[in-house]
Amino acid sequence: MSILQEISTYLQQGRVPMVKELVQKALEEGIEPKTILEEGMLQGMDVIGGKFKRNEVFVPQVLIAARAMNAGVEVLKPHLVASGVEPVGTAIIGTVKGDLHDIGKNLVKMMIEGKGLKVIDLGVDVPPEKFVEGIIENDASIVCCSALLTTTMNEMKNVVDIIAEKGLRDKVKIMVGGAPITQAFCESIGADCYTEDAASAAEAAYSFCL
Ligand code: B1M
Repeated sequence: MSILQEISTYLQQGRVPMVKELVQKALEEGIEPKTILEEGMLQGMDVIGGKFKRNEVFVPQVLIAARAMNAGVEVLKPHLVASGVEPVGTAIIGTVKGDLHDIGKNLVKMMIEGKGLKVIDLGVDVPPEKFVEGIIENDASIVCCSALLTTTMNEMKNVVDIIAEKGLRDKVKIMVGGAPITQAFCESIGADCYTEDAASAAEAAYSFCL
């Protein structure tokens, strides 16, 4: 098995020390940081993302794989910057006002980061104005809103409306998701994209950056 395949395999298993050690070893062997990221780590996250979508693995496995991904990224980060690999885009993410559920939002964040985007996490209970501030401060081109309650999902319309009011609507793609959200709801509030799960959200966010 090649070292890149090993990185992918250990990442899928969430083996933090092994991933860190192998990423370091791969660097010492002279493998390009971008190759380690794309053909080792992101490949591993893609496998986990696919399994998660097909219900072959569940939240805990995704969380431990994401933790291993983050640990590997930490080793790689200085080298990626040095070799000029920039994030493919910037997204902001938050759970909407009145809603404190953050497990799904955190998963979406990690999966999007796994696709090479920079993600600014605004947290939970985020009022619409904070999304606007987030776009401006971070020059973000993607806005991700999560909601888990039927009583808070309508806050997403307020986010879409205030972004339009502030003249930023053409600058950003607005993505929505969470258990009560549907494609029809997404269209009814004028958002750009609904996805059912974190892996699909990451794929959609990445495609907006191409
Ligand atoms: Co709450 N809760 N909760 N809760 N809670 C639900 C959502 C509920 C369905 C439980 C139930 O009654 N069966 C219900 C909502 C009913 C409704 O509105 N229809 C409910 C309720 C009522 C409440 C309270 C009002 C309870 C009360 O106090 N009376 C209260 C509200 C607090 C508030 O937010 N203001 C409350 C509180 C809580 C806890 C704090 C105890 C805790 C949250 C802890 C935390 O998040 N840190 C909690 C939990 C854990 C749940 C359940 C059990 C699990 C939610 C979860 O994390 N799922 C939930 C019941 C359930 O879902 N079985 C429930 C796992 C997570 C990975 O899934 O978040 O759906 P999910 O994310 C998925 C997708 O939806 C998608 O990707 C993720 C992964 O694939 N996704 C996106 C999410 N965001 C996305 C964004 C995207 C794209 C995809 O693009 C931007």
